[in-house]
Amino acid sequence: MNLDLFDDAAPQPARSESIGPRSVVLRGYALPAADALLQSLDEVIRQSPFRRMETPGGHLMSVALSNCGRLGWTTDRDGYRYTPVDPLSDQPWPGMPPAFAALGREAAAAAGFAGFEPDACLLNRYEPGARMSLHQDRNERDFSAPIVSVSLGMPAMFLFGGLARSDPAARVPLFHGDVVVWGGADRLRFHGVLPLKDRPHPRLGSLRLNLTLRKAG
Ligand code: MD3
Ligand code: FE
Repeated sequence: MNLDLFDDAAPQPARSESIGPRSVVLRGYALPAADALLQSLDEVIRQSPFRRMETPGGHLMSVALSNCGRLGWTTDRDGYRYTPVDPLSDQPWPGMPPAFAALGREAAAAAGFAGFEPDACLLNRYEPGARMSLHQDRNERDFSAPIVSVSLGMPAMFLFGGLARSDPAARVPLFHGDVVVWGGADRLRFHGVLPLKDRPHPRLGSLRLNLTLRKAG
């Protein structure tokens, strides 16, 4: 019996769905690279482990974070910012794995953003119940560069709002291997992730990992 149809590592044509004027979901785009991405991620996490960070308002984020690349995004009581050094180790963040940079560059080009060279990769780890409330990503220096996000593990419901917090938000389900590219007019749209349901993934169990490749500096 041929079970390839049910194997999420089997190559698929990347179906692409437009979710905004300059935003596209590339379904399954990262599946061929998933093993390499997860292996590189393990090495990053050995140097800079996932940790939950405090917001300026004093709340502990439900999502645990780490970073790789020249710059990493952090938050504490003093605010949100990018730093060249991991505050946990006082060492530079782990280097950007070539497999991360290549996927970011290729996905951005497939979405119409040629020449994207990420210098930062924020790693998010969601356990069941973890969520990300509506926010804008505005700590990067140059909003003309897109952001590329890679979803791995359990599915999540992504919220995609408008340029005002009160604008209605569309719901976009994201699955293992999906890649989303946001740029141009969509770069500053509010977005978030609904509390994660526990739908264990065959490879990653009760976890969702999200990589966002950015040009921060
Ligand atoms: C849309 N992460 O880390 S990825 C974040 O799934 C973040 O972990 C979510 O929002 C996650 O900041 C969503 C996608 C994402 C990243 C940046 C965006 C979506 C975006 C910037 C503008 C519009
Ligand atoms: Fe964000």
